Amino acid sequence: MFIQLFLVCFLVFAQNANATPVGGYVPINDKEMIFSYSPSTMELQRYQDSLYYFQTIFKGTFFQAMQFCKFHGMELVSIESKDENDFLHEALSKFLTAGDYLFWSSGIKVEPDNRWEWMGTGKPISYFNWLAGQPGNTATERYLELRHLNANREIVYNDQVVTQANYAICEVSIPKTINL
Ligand SMILES: [Ca+2]
Repeated sequence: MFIQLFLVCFLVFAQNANATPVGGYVPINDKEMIFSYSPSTMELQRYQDSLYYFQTIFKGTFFQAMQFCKFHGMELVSIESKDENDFLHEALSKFLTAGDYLFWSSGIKVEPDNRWEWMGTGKPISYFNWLAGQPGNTATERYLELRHLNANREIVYNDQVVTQANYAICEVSIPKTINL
């Protein structure tokens, strides 16, 4: 089914090559738009109904990382299970050269009760995989950093300050059409 969706997406995109994209959406006709990617040549990883982009070109603050993903019609990643964590670790291991890499996710700690939420989905974080000794729980460490460490076989979490300069993992659901 997903393959069919992709084919539809690409066929539609090809037919509308001259159409002007609007906020990540490309017009199909005067009633429908289909979600597309900018640029379409980005190398995306797939797990279930999500696509991911590993941004390792520059390091930025949490909000710079968020801005980068949104510019490309994506969100900062939300990891909703151990399986998704395992997939991302394996995909990153193939993508990266040896070393330790720090990425922003969409996780934030929200007032007033300091619950962790995924901004990418708006849902509470239900699966945590904290780095040993974390979270530090200081007043300013309210943003969820993902660490892909040489020594670990999974991605581990750290609560981090907003100004930390990190890479980013972006995520988007499989393309879908919307009715206008
Ligand atoms: Ca911390």
